[in-house]
Amino acid sequence: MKLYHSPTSPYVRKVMVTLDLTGQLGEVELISGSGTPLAPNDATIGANPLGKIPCLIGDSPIGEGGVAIFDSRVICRYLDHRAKAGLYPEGAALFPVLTAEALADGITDAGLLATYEWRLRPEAIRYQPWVDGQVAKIGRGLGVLEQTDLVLSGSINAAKIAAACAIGYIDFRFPDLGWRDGCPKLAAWYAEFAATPAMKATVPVG
Ligand SMILES: N[C@@H](CCC(=O)N[C@@H](CS)C(=O)NCC(=O)O)C(=O)O
Repeated sequence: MKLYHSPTSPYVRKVMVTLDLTGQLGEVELISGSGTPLAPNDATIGANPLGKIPCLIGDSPIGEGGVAIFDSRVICRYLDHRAKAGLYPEGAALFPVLTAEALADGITDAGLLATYEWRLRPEAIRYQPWVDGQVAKIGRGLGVLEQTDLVLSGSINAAKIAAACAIGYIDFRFPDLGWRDGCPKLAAWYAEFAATPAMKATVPVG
């Protein structure tokens, strides 16, 4: 398999952690795929018309002929299916995990949109209330994860991976947010999860 990758993307990190935890890390070749809407990456666009990473070029049976698989939620579910790892429960228990994964990814989305605002938008046309609205989403989302048992306890699942990568990204881009004060259980859970080898190997830098 081939993975369009960046060391700072929280969505790529979900995939890397999933590859590691499911014993598939050695089966993927990483291809540099970073880009932005203002400076798209041609190689990534060749695989994913949206120009977004992660994008996985799968293998048999899904990817025969090099079919691309995106976005991170689809890739993680594919990798779980491929390894029969059980990161997504069977039956009705699946839906709370998918919803918690979507919530965690939504926190990441809000962090990325706020980051793009100050990194990509010229200063003269930045709109602070819009950034504030994204930061408010992050705060509300973390507040709900603080109450989400399937993240805070129990066996590993896809929502835990997404939550950890979301928090890692928020800490990376918004180190002064102070979210731990209102979310002590989530902070304690994250401290433990962040110390695992799969997380330590993928800490964003840059
Ligand atoms: N929903 C997507 C989001 C992926 C995403 O936005 N990736 C960013 C990097 S962190 C990207 O490639 N941005 C480039 C662009 O928007 O053109 C996922 O879960 O994979």
